[in-house]
Amino acid sequence: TIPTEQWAQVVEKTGGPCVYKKIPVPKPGPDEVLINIKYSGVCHTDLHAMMGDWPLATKMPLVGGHEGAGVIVAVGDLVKDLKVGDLAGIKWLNGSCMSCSYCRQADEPLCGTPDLSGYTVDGTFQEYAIGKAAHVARIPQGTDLQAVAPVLCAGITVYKGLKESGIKPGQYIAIVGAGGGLGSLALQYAKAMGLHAIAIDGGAEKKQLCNDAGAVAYVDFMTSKDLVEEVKAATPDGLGPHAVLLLAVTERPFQQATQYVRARGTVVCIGLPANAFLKASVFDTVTRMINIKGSYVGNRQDTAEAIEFFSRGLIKAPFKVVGLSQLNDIYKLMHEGKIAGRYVVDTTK
Ligand code: 8ID
Ligand code: ZN
Ligand code: ZN
Repeated sequence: TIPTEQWAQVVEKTGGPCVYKKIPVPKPGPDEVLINIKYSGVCHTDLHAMMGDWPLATKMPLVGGHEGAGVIVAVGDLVKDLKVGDLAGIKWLNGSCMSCSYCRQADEPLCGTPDLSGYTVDGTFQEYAIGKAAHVARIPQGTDLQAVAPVLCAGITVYKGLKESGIKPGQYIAIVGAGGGLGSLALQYAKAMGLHAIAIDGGAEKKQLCNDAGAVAYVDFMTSKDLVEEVKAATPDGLGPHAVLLLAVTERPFQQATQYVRARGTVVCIGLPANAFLKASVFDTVTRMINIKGSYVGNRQDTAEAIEFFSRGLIKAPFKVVGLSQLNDIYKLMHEGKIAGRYVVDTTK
């Protein structure tokens, strides 16, 4: 039986903090499902949302979270391909119009009227959350829900970013922010896709994580004397990586990447630091034929593929599980850049 009340972490004003309290359990509409969220990953986007970092308003009050894995407990009348008891996940793109030119071509992250979990609609930092059936991630029975939770945003996003970079097996990818949540997943997908990863992050704990994940080199942005030269030197011919995934939450690395990427290489912007701008030499961008682009989550097919890599045992990123009630503590560590890998919250605690 579905309770009428549940525990949730609620942002009551921009700037935070979250308030752990009881709120009503929502009811799904005809094209929606209600998911008993067991575990939810904590993405840096959730902190950006609480702090009002971006030029896009959130709903308020707001239940954050968009890496929620759980069990379907109710389905709307129009939902035919999901049933009570199925495992499912709620990701950032909770819903889209399905009829604009982007949606028609499965570019639904670009839809002009999206429902964004934990941003424009309530997300997964609650025991029961609503997902639009069309967009809910299908998770195979028997899946470890703690471990799959970070795949639902971090995994999908970096998998899509790697595809958008156009990189091929055997080539070198620089992963900036490699020891963080998206970065630790990116190292796993890169390895599974036959890429050589150059990890860039700060400190010994993140170095350990990156080395354990099989990175061919670790460049420490906090201590490196010449980061651009060090990254280039990590490729056998010294010409630099074929592509760069920018996952950091500060502006500086966005200015550096075009300097160390190989000629004809691609810089993919994914991290979303507040008030940040790209800056690159026009002369170098032209004469070295550099591509600079953005990549934003993934569509339903990317979601299915990212989960399939996980289900095949290829994605083993480190994570720590704590109670949902501890969310403010996680945000503090995240703000300080002290989290290696991902935190996952257990909604029952
Ligand atoms: O679809 C998208 N584009 C998308 C999807 C999901 C998340 C974008 N994001 C965005 C988030 O909103 C956030 O801005 O990606 C960014 C990274 O999210 P995250 O991985 O959840 O954050 P984290 O765990 O805090 O990791 C960030 C890492 O960057 C490192 C930190 O040490 C940390 O490990 N870092 C920083 I800050 N500055 C760095 C630098 N100069 C750096 N690493 C290398 N060089
Ligand atoms: Zn996210
Ligand atoms: Zn649309």
